[in-house]
Amino acid sequence: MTGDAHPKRFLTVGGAQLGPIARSESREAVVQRLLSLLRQAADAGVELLVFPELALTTFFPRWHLTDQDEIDSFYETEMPSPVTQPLFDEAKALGIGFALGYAELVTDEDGTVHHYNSMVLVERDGSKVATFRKVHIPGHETNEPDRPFQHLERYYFEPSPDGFGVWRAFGGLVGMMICNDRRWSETYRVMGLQGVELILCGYNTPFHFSPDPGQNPLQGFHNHLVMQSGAYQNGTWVVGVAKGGVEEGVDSLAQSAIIAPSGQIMAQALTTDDELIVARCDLDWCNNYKDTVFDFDHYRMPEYYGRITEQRGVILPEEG
Ligand code: CDV
Repeated sequence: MTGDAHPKRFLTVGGAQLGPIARSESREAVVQRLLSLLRQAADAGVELLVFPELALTTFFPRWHLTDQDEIDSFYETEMPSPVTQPLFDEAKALGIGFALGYAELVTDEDGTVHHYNSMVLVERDGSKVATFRKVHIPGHETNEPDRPFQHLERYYFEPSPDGFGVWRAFGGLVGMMICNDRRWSETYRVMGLQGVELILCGYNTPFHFSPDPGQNPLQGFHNHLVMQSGAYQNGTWVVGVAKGGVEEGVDSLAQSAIIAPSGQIMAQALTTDDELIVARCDLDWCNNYKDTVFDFDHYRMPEYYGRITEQRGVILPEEG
C-alpha cells in the first residue's frame, strides 16, 4: 500500500449503516438492531464501529412539534441509559469500541437546559473517550409549511460550545463530526491541525433539498466529494455512516463509505438498509500525505487565511 518497511498501525474500522427507523419503533427495538450490527462487526474483526447521526430514533426534525414533553422524548438524558446499557455491555464483552449518534439533553447545575445533536465515542474497554456535539446546525428555525417536510434542526438543537476536538484513542488520533459538519472544509482543517488520523461521521441526508431541488440528484456526489476531499487535503481517514432509505415517507441517502487519506473509497455500502461495511485502516498511511504535499508546517500560509476566522459571511471587493 505504502511500500514502507516499518510496521504499520492497522485499525479495522466498521460503518454500521442503518435503514429507516419508524417513529413508532421503540428504543429497545433499535438497540437490538444496533446489537445485531455490533455482533456482525465483531465477527468481521472490527475494532471500532461507527453508527449514524441520531441512531436511536427517527429523524424527528422533519416535523414541527410543539409539545415540549413530546420533543424531549426524542433525547437522551444519560448515556448509557438502562435502554442503551446492553450496547455498552456487549461492546465491552466483545472488545469492540463504537461511536453512536443521539439527541442529547443536558441540564446545567443552574437548571439551564441544552439540546445537542451528539456522538459518543467509547473505547474497546468500555471507557468513554469523548462526547462530540454537532457544530454546523443546518435547516431552519421556524415551521415552513410549504415544504414537503421540515428540516428544523435549528429549532431542535443548539450548536456545540466545544468545537472540533481530537482525542488519542484506538492507537491513533480520532475526531468526530456530524452530518452537515462534513460539508465544511474548516471542519476537517481544524482537526487536521490537531493531527487527526481518523474522522468519524454519521449523517441523515434527505434527497429532497427544498431551498434548491436542483441539488437533489447530486446528493450522492456531494456526499462523497466533501468527505474524499477532506480526507485527502488533511491526510486522514474518514468514515461516513448514513441512516438511509425511506423513513416516514422521506427518502434519504445511504452510500456510507470509508475513505482513505488518498481520498479513495475503501468500502461503500450497497444497500439502503442496515448494513456493515469494513476496512482495515493503516493509520500510518496518513503520514504519506501529512509529511509531503500537505506538510502543514512547511507549506501552509496562515498569514493569508485571516478572513477564515475574522468574518462569517462574504465581503465583496469594493466596486470601481
Ligand atoms: N442531518 C443533516 O445535517 N442534514 C443536512 C441537510 C442539509 C440535508 C446535510 O448536510 O446532509
